[in-house]
Order: sequence, then C-alpha cells, then structure tokens
Amino acid sequence: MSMDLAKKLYAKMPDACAKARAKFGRPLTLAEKILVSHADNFGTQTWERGKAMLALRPDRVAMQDATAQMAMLQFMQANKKQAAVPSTIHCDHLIRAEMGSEKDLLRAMDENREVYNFLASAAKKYGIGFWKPGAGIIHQVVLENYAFPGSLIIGTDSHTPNGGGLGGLAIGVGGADAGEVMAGLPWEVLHPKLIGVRLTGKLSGWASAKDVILYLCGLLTVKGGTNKIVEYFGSGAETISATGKGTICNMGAELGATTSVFPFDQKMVAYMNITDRADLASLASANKALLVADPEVYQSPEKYYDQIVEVDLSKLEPHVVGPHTPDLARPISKLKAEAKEKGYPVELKAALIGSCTNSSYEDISRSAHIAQQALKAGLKAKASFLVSPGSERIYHTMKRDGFLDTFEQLGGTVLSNSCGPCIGQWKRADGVKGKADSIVSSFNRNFPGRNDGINETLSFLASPEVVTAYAITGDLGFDPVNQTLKGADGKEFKLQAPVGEELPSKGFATGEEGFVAPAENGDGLTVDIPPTSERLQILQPFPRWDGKDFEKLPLLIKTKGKTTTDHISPAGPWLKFRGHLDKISDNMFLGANSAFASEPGKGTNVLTGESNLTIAQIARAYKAKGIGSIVVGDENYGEGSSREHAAMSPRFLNVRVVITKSFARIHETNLKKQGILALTFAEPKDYEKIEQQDRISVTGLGSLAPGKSVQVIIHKADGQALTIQANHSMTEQQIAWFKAGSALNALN
Ligand code: MIC
Ligand code: SF4
Repeated sequence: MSMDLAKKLYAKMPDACAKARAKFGRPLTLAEKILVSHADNFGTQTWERGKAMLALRPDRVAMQDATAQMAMLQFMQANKKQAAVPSTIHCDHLIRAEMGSEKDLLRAMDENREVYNFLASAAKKYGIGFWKPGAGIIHQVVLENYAFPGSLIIGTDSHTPNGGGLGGLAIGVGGADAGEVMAGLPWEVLHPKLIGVRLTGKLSGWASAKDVILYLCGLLTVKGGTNKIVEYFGSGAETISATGKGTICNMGAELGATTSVFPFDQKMVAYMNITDRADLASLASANKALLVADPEVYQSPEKYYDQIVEVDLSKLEPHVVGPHTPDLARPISKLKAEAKEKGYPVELKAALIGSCTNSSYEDISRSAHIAQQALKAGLKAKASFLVSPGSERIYHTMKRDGFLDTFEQLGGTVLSNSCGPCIGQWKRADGVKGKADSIVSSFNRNFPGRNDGINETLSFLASPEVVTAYAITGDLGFDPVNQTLKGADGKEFKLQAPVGEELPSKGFATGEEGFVAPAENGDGLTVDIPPTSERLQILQPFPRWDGKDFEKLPLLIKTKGKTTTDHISPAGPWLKFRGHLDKISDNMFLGANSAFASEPGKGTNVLTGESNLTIAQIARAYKAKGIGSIVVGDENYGEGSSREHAAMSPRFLNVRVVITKSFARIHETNLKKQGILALTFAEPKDYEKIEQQDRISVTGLGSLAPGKSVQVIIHKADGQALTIQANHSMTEQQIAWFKAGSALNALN
C-alpha cells in the first residue's frame, strides 16, 4: 500500500529536489519539495507561483460516496480497464443521522442500496478499494490508512487537506479531476503561492488545535488562502499531535487554501506507529530531510514564503466562529457581549462533536473529561448532544475506553461513523422552521441551512471540548474558561481545563474494518446501474460549443453576497440525487440570495415576466426554448465544497457563462471542466451595472487566448448598450475544454 508508494517517492525525491534547487537558484520549502517531486515533467514546466499551471502526478485518489458517483460516471466515459493510480471510495456522506448509529446505518443500507451497489461494483471492476458504509469518514480513514509524509493525494472533497497532518499535500478536487487522474492523465493545478505560518509556544488549558485554525479563519478570512498552500513550521508545530495537525489542515479549506501541510516530525511517527504503520514511520524517519523544508527556509522564512503569519500557541485563547461564516471569529470570552449586541439567541438547542475534522482520540478524550466533570456534579446536557465518530477505529476505541458511556450518561447520542449532521443529513427533532435558534458544533462549515436544512439556524463552530461544555450549560453566553456553573446541589463550580490523551495508551481497538478489495482482474465484471433508477443516470456528453459568440443571453440569477456551493447546489435531502444529474438540478441555486428577489432561490422568467419561480424552473423554461443563460456572482463565488454539481447542474440547464467578482479555486476549475465560461469582471464594480432585464453578450470567443480578456456587452432594456471587459484564467488546454463542451469531451 502506502509503503511501496513511499519507497518509490523517497527514492526519486533527492534528484527532483536537486534539480529544483538548481533551477530556482535557492533552497526549497516543504510544499515545493512535494510539488516538484510529483511533477509530470519537471524540466518542461514553468514554475511561477500564482501564475503557472502545474501538471502533477498524484500518488492516489480518494472519493466519498456523494461525489464518487459523478467521478465514476465520468471515469467510465474514458473507457479504461483500471484506475491508473491507487484509488478508494468511502461511503460516508449518504447516511442520515436520526436514531443513532445502528438503526441509521441499517436504514442507509436500504435507502442507498442502488448507489452503494453501483459504487461497489464499479470499484471492484476498476481496481478501486471500497470502504463500506459505516467504516468511517473519508478524511479520517485516509489519515489512518493512506496519507504519508511527502505524498500528493487528491480527493473529491474539499476537506481532503486533512492529510497534511501527516506531512503530505492532500488536495480537494472535483470529480472530473479525479476521473481524469484515474484515467491516467496528469492533474493540473495553478501553482499555489505559499503562506508560511510560524507556530511558537505550546497550547495549554482549554486551547486546542482547532483554535489555531479558528483564529486563522478570523485573521485571513474565507478568501485569504485562495490558490495558496499554508505551510506550518516552527517549534510550536512539533508540540501538536498529528491528528491536531490534521484538524488544522482540514479546516484550512475554510480559508479557501489549496491545501495545508506540516513538516514531518515525531508526532507523525507516533501516529503512524499506533495505526500499524511502523515500517512507514521508520522509512520516513530515515528520509526526514526530504520531508521538511530546507534549513535555510526555517532560518529566514520571509525570503521563501509569499506571506508570513505568526501564532504564539501559548497565548491562544479558545475561539468560537459564526454564525453563517467560518471567518467571523472571536475569543470565547468575547462572545457573550457580542451575542447580546447582535441579538444572537443564546439558548443552544444542539451541540455536536466529532466529524472528519475533530474526532481524534485526543478530541474525544478531552471532551469526555469535560463530560465526566459535569456528571460528577450531577449535571446532564441541556442541549441535545450528538457525537459523530470519524471511523470504526475511533468508535471502538471510544467504546472500549468508556467514553461512549460517559457521553450517553450525559444524555448524548452517538451517531454512525459518517458525516450526518455535518452535511445536513440530520433530522432535528426540535427544529422549528422560521425561528432562529443557535447550535454549536466542532465541524468546519456553518453556512445557513448547512446542518439542519433550516436557513434561520445560527450555527457556531468551536473545539469539541468547548462544544461539550456548551452542551452542558445550553448557553452560548457561557465562558467555560472563566465562568462557574451550578452543580445539581446548587453549588458553584468551575470546569477544569480538559485533559486527554493524544493517542490511546492501549492502542486502537478495531471493529469491522469495512474494506473491500477490488478484483484482480475486472474485465468480465459489470457495473450495476438499474436502467429505471431514480438515483443514477448515465451521463450524456454536453454539446460542443457551436463556434458562435454568446448573443443577448438572459440573466438567470445575479447572486448577492456569499454564494457557496451549498447555496448553488444544496446537500441534505438532495444528496440522494447526486448520481442523477437531471433530478438533482431541481435544487439549483435554491439557497442563493438573488440581487432582485426577496426570497433565496427564487427569480423571474424575464421572457414571460412570471415571477416567484425557482431558478431551476426558469432555466428549464429557457432550455426548452433552446436559449442559454448567464449567471452573475459576487466575491469568492463557489466558496466551500468540491461538489461539481454546482457546475454540472448549471451546465445541464444551459448556463453558458458565469461572471463574478472572484471565484473559489475548486469551483472555478469545476466550471471550466464542464465547459462553462468562467469570467471575472475586470472592474469589480461593473457587477453593479447588471440589472434583471439586461441581455448580455460575450464576444470574441473565436479568438479566446490565455491572458486575453473578452468583451461583455450589457444590453439594457431601454436599448442602451454598455461594453465592459471580463477576464478569464483559462490555459490553452482549458480553452479546448470550453470548445469541446467539457474537459471530458476534449478527451474523447
Ligand atoms: C462538504 O463538507 O461540503 C462536503 C459535503 O464534504 C463537500 C463534498 C460534497 O458536496 O459532496 C466538500 O467539502 O467537498
Ligand atoms: Fe463529511 Fe462534514 Fe467532513 Fe465534509 S466536512 S467530509 S460533510 S464530516
């Protein structure tokens, strides 16, 4: 498995790094070492941060069930016998959380049978490892089994960077990227710029690894990491457990970062040892110099990173972020006053811990320590308290070491090893639509409607130990660090700061592993897609570009403010249609705020004047008439996840152009892959010029060229026409995708 990959990689790294040092004329950062060692062809590529497109050869591909469906459907169109690189599928997103682990899992197996059968049969045929439902959440399973120092892993999920906790570059991509890499093509990415984060000091008291990233989200914002790799270093880095590093890298996705990475150290050795990879740990130790930056970089980091951030872990306070965005951060001690000032409801209805980002042994043991103190004082959780373990390993170890009992005694419910409430697969027993209430979780996303499908819910994020303290008091105004609470006997007491163990002293317990290996030879095997399926639909290629400019396209929607992929293609109940493009497209833009409608997801058919329609209804009406349309977006459009449905549905419903103030990385690539013209306003304020009744033309498409802007003509209702400029970031190859109708068409 990883051992062979690591051996090969470490054998070629010295030479690759030497060539790069010679070419760049300077020492290398860790991220650079990994990038150059995975170059498709180092010598012929341009290496310019923020400008050049790199062609890389990832070591492996990981896919989760919600995105794997499209990734596999697209891969199948390439007609290959086998995946060209080691790949795995993980069934974690489609399990609904409601009744607790066992029942939820049984129901999921039943409800999602078709999808699981499809994925399992495709995995078996094409040489891909299959992790059954209940085995764990993709990123946790990848960290436990596949990530290794120096590796380059791509995953069809934006939180793939979790693998940076073990010193590799693990990067979230759309399904088309995964499909292509599995088909044997190199993977392309914009050469990221580098943010160096120097960590000094040591975490203590209530502060945890989660607080490092919550603090950075506040500092750098959701756009701060776009097309950048965050590389951590410094004495403080060595004090953080490998899983804590995973948490930090995982949630670096909320900065929009391409990925995040930590240099190899003893914490990684300890983690690999306890997860049955002692051989890998010693191999990495023997190659340590390759798996950290060159010494000169650590001596004068400002010379080698594009930006430097300093964090003194000793001074870091626990943080809480939210509501509605992960970059609205403050130390917990400031939250009470802010809640009062802004009118956030302080009664907490639910507190949720776990998920792919925060269910390590360390997280769980520290949270259990808080729960035990409450139990000792005769208290139970006031808020509904839910626990999502990240994997079978974690679950069984929690059970063996009594943590499950502790949480259950507190009144908590342990859910299956899956995403559940983190992705809106959560049936809230108490949810009252239309009434704003507050919830808190240790997850990483908190966009409106994200967890419970209720847009009004105010969702806050904090470390699992802080969330457990909140579960006990049910009060967002409570500051566990500085305040006391009342025990059952009426006496005041203070929660002691959490104490836990980084790794289980007895080792990890194992459950049913849940892994199914592929067939040695899949030639005679078939892929299971029932022709009448409501869940799966074979993809039809999108039409090629007809060679003409886009003339007077109606405006489908102009989104206002934050437009995440959750706004464009909501998850929750829609997840079940991830394999059926036609059906899922009815959710298109349901969560998006339009500049011209008072209700999210609604708009006007500008051809008939009919209003209050869903955006999908409008697009379908235009499509039926053979008319394309245009979408206009605000800043960081497509922030958040890797889900390519946010690009495929618009493409399917005939959106030809998306023009925004700026894009999030994965989404911009997804749009290009699907053959949509992704443009940005040369003058961001031109966004203001677009009105509902405008018809918009994009001209000069025949001479599209890298770096050359295009002309956009806004035809006003009164007959006036305004000409503005828009930029694109397409390479020659990406222009070919546009012309072919999609990247996949260009392949065939
Ligand atoms: C998410 O956290 O938003 C998801 C659900 O894991 C997505 C992928 C998806 O939409 O399937 C992601 O982060 O990429
Ligand atoms: Fe699953 Fe949530 Fe992690 Fe995404 S962020 S992989 S939905 S647990």
